[in-house]
Amino acid sequence: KQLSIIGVPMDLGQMRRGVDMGPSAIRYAGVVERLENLKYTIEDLGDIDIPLPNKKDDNKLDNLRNLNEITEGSHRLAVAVDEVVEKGDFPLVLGGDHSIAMGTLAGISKHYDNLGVIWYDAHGDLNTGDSSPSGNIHGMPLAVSLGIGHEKLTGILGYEPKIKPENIVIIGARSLDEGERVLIKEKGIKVYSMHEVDRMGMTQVVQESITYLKDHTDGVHLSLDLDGLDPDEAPGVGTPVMGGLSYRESHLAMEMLYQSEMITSAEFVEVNPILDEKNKTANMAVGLMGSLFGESLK
Ligand code: DIR
Ligand code: MN
Ligand code: MN
Ligand code: MN
Repeated sequence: KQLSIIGVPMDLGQMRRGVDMGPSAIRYAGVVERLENLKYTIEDLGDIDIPLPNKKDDNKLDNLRNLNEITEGSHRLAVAVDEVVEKGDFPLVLGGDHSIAMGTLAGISKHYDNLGVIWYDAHGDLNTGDSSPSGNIHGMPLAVSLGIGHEKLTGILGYEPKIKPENIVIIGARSLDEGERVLIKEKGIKVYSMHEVDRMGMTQVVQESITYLKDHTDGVHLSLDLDGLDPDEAPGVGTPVMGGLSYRESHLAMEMLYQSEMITSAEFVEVNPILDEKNKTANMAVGLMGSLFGESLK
């Protein structure tokens, strides 16, 4: 089976420049070499073309900064991901800010009846233009994928919703806005915040997540925001939140997901080499991918 890598140099979903260089930083950290000799053949499909921000437009209409450019970029990504899944290959998407998840999920979910999603993140990414304190679309992709938000975004590839609330598990949350908390309650979304990780340990969190999703999904996408990790260990992110998941917990989670054989697509996002220390965060991402795709000492 083939694993197809798609880079998405997207930085329009938030305010810190440099996250568009995430795919380069991850390639420089050796992603292709690291994943060779595991269970897939690797093909790097290169980067999606992302529009420049249009300064002439009112680019913050409806509290949605760069809406049109992000819609266009997401559509291009969705078409590319759709093609990979159509061929029966495994899509591995490299960000870029987390707004790209809207395009990734649009390309994947049409191939499944009940796509599951593991959202590994300090944040819920469940805002809309109405609830967002920032107007940054990278804080909205999970809501958009539920069909909640601006129709230009929810309608990417012409169908919605992409996912159902009962098919989502959020792991690592420690910064949720008011509107996001309301949505989590209302929709009954499963959240393992840092509180649960501390209390139960990562083993039980991942074990429960696997059991929960295996029951009613026919594929599972892993969307891993590097800010889910602790910023001491992954400093190259635009919105760091202290008290995050450790390197060890994250490797354990990836190894357990590998052993579960349930992950059918993945993306690693928010790597910003300009804010990083000697490419530490991209190296972290590549190490986690190694575990997710079956590296082992045995
Ligand atoms: C915040 C930050 N909740 C917002 N979100 C981030 O702007 O909506 N998501 N950083 O990854
Ligand atoms: Mn995120
Ligand atoms: Mn579907
Ligand atoms: Mn985040």
